[in-house]
Amino acid sequence: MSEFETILTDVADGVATITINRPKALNALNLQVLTDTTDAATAYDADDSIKAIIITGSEKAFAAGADIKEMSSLDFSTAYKADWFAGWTRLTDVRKPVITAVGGYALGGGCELAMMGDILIASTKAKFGQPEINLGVLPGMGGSQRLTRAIGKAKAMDMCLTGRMMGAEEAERSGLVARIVEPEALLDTANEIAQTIASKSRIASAMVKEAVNTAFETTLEQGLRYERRLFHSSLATNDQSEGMAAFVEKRDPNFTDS
Ligand code: CO8
Repeated sequence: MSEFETILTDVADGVATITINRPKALNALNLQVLTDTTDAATAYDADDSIKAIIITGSEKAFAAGADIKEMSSLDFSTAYKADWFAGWTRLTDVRKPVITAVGGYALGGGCELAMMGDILIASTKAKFGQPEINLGVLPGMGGSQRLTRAIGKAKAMDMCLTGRMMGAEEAERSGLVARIVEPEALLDTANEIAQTIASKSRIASAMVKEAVNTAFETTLEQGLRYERRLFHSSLATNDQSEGMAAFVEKRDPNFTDS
């Protein structure tokens, strides 16, 4: 993949890793990070050899928020006309599983970016927060919506109204984070999870992602029907025949993503 200004990219064994790389600004998310990250993720999504994507930052900061220096002179009409930061939906449109691996600060847009992934893992040193209130604004990349869905109204209100930070243990306890690991194990764990996913049928993992995400967007009845229909569809895949045959024959499945 071509060189990017604000991210590093790496591909190994079917897993693509995007590392946000603006160390001097604690990985603050300016428009270039948005463009680079979403361009890379979209390209990996279209690349048949990639089965899962990891997004990470540094040990000190996953991302300390949207770039306040870039935003400080932003006015209403510019932001509204350009639909500022709507471009991040290109990331949530990615159909392959996305793991966000958070070390250090994940604040404001950083917390919101971490929540755009499918599996959020964190180092014991991670700190999550929606401190926009301290700047006289509010979350604008999903913090009031995804955080509330993830940890419930009581804690989301606490975080967004006080701007306080939440450590990794509280984040795991609250349901924001899937797993916490020691800082030095963060990327290995992300890779292990990605490799586990990569060993499955890509069609099945895409369907899982679609089904779970639907739970956030519809009623239980409609979601259950949608899940059932997806399940019925999975019976039309070669990977279903292979997966079930492999179980019966007591061997590992050889999925072909077909
Ligand atoms: N934007 C720009 N620069 C930043 C940011 C940021 N969010 N965070 C840190 N930096 C810069 C600092 O300015 C500093 O640069 P310099 O050396 O040139 O002064 C450098 O990174 C290092 O930062 P600190 O010296 O502050 O490092 P500390 O270790 O002392 O503190 C903190 C670390 C606590 C993370 C601190 O930097 C901090 O509080 N950062 C701001 C956190 C914040 O408020 N984030 C929310 C931003 S608003 C947001 O995300 C809104 C998203 C929705 C937008 C939707 C638009 C439509």
